[in-house]
Amino acid sequence: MLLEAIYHQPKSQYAYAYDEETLHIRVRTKRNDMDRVSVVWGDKYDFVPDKITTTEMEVFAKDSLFDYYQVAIKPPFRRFAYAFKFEKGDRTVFWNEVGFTEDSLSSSGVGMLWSPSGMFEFPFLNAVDVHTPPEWVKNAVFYQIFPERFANGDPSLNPENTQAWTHESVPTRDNFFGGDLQGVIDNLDYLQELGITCIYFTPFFEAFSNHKYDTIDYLKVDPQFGDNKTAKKLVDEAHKKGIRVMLDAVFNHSGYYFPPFQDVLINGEKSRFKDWFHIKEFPVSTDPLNYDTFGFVPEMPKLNTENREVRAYLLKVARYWVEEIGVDGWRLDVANEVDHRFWRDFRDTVKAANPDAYILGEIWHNSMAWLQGDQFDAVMNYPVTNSILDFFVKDEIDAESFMGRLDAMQIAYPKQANEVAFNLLDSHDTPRLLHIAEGNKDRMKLAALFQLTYMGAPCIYYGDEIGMTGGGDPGCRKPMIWEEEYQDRQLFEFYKNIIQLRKDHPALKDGTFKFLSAEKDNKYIAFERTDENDRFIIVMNSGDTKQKVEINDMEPGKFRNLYGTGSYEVENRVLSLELEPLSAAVLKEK
Ligand code: ARE
Repeated sequence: MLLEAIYHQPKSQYAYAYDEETLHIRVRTKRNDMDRVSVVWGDKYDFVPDKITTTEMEVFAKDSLFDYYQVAIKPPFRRFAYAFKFEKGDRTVFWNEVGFTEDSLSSSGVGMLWSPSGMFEFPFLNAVDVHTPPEWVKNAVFYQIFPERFANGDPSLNPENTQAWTHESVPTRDNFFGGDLQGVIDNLDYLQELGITCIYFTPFFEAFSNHKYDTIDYLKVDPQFGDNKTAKKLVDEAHKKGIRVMLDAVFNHSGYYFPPFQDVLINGEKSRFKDWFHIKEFPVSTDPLNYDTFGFVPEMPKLNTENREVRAYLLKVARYWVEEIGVDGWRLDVANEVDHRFWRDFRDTVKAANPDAYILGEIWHNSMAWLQGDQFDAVMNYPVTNSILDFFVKDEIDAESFMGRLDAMQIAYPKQANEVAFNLLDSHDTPRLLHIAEGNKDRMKLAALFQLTYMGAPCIYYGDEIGMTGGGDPGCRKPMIWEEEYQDRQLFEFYKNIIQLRKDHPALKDGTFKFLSAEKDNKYIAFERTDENDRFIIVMNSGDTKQKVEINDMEPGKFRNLYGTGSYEVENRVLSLELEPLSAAVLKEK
């Protein structure tokens, strides 16, 4: 037993309330080290030997170094005092806040070690503190739209120098193509046919640039895109088709032409808005830059969200679009650079307007500090994005490290945050999926199939479904190709089918997830998704050669392939199948 490898932290992603009555307790051990791991628990106000329970834990995630055990427990009085019990061969070791011991509760003279004050503790499960993301997100399939580039429904709004919209149009940092909100309304049927249930819009508020991350007026649709009435119409029409709408909140910074910043430029220290930003000295200058900005971008002065007026203004904005226009969620730009206190107020405000609104932070790194129930429902899951790309698309990692990286995200957050994590494969900030795949559509399809059969909410970047290409910003922001002869209609059918597959089978959305095979140096994986009704075994070969796959220790069962043809049966506890290069089987138990 390697005690040094053992890790647990009370009141963290290792011990949290999953719902109003259930706690999840997790502990880390060295990989394949223990025969059995249990949690030994009781009530701190009644901590006597015959009222102590021992509950066995199960490995729910693993990587090359560690096993992660988890158990769900409903403590009758919502209080929970606990220790861990590790068993290997004939050795048993207990661990609590005091330390490790081989003395059990029934040994005499154990003193402090087995008193409630020595235990790890979850003091009380208060319902109001439970991280509770909206249920609908588990069933959602998102589609990301960059408004300037999706469709031009009202040419009368075209900005000056609008470029021609063709399949060959080349986006630059500052050209315009005339996309607008009417264009989206006109194409809701297209999205409905694809199976989309929520649109994520990058910003459409009045701003100077084509990407609109430099806001001038947060309460107004950019005139290039329509007006607030068009936005309302868009939300209403989308809702009628079962499609929700999420907007982009750019609250870390405003734009250079945001009137309060202009006032500071003009009036300097005398401006009544001087504390709305982080100005280091007056007069304000862009060269040298003497105020805080997003990155080093002078056009994006950082807002002082500690200022009461700024907070009140931004919270008014947050409320307005939810309450008056009816949007269903906010994606928060540069979310990790804005203070936590602001986000707590933001959550209270948005959830008061619509308890079902989805609050999604744009954070590319570990985000546990924002996922404890008082700030975001979930984050854009870039660590998962990168793992999927590295395994299926770039062919850079083996199955074991793919599993390790995905499972690391399972242990990184409470389960409910992973259930609604925003799983994207590309975006307006990254090269397109097909570009990364160097045009290899088989690799692209494997990545998308994994995305659509994994837990979390998948998001498709506009145009990926018809085979659009493009490198990093601005290459990934080409106008949507609408000429059918330049669309890959087979790819569209593929996306439509895998979205439908996910919709038809709840187990693929929020069933349990478990790797069955992910070995070192292998290029194939197998995983299981189950719920009370269904059991799926999904096997994917990201290698360039044909692969014979054997999954051992299987319960008896017969399976039908829903992603191809054929039936399979477990024989002598082994499920065998052969997979062509870059192919997959989605096996559903009959
Ligand atoms: C423009 C040009 C770029 C140029 C840049 C700097 O297009 O080519 O490099 O200016 O001059 C928006 C526009 C961009 C624009 C940018 C600045 O969409 O086109 O770039 O404004 O004017 C980090 C942040 C993350 C941020 C990314 C971009 O943490 O929040 O950088 N993403 C949001 C939006 C962007 C948006 C902004 C922020 C600004 O999604 O679209 O840009 O409002 C690593 C790091 C991450 C880093 C990530 C990407 O993984 O760990 O922290 O994200 O790379 O760089």
